[in-house]
Amino acid sequence: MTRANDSLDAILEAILAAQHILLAGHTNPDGDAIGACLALAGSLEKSGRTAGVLLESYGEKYSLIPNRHLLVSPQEAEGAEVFIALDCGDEKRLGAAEELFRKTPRKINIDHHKSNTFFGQMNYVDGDASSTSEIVYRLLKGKLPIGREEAACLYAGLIYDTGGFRHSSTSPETMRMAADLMEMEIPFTDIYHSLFDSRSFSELKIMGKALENAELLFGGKVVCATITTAEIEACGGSNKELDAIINYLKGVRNTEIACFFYEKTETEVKGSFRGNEGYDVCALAQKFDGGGHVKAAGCTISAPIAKAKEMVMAEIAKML
Ligand SMILES: [Mn+2]
Repeated sequence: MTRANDSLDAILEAILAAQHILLAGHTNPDGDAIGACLALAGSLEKSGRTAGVLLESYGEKYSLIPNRHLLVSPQEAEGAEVFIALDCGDEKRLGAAEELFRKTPRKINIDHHKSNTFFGQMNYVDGDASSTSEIVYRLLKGKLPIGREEAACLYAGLIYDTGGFRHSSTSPETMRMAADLMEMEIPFTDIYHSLFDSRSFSELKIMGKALENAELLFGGKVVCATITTAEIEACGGSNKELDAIINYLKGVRNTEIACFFYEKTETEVKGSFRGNEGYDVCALAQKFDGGGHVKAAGCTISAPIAKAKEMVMAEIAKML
């Protein structure tokens, strides 16, 4: 079912009619969720509004994304007139912020996940946009102030979700936006290095453990790795240091689908999926109440890790 978008102009008008605005990205926020939130909030602050951003704590590699002073705690977030959900395919993705979203009088949903449920009162979903940051740039460009800080936020979101302009979601518009942002003298090499080429020692060890656990299934068509909480702890790290693993799995030649599973708790498992052309891993994730993009998606499964993997493999068997 396709639902109609509100126009970005109408959304901007609704936002600017408010004085106190709250923004949030998805649980376990990534570069795009963080960049989109902190860019839009910064621009709203420069427009004389009170803007607060609700995000779960995030890894150190994102710490150079500017405008962190706009992060608020749920206690400080009361009383907003407008709530903007960014980079969230559905309300559940807001995590603990979902309740505040429900309570806020005006609810706006801006996102680029094809599986988006249009859960806002106003919605703008472009499944072809490289990132939510790219949509935020369209919203702001020529309308609201974009300072060097906001430009750096948007650039971080843009490169994160395109894997450094590698994914097929990268468009000429993406590159034009990147060029516009580079002209604002942002530290683009530092941002790139921090997001893609720097990691803690524990993350390195966790990566090694996960890759050691990797196996080929279905005659080599599927590559799959798991990591348990005990293994993560033995490396001295946390489950905030797992983002890069799926990209290494995806790179295994001659595989069609890559899967990575980790324990959130003993009975709750997060699955991440990547698929080649012709393999819709968003549909796979949706079988388990998850979602995402056709080539990159994820879900949370209430089962022990071995069982969760088995359930997903049973669905993959049908896809091959
Ligand atoms: Mn995104």
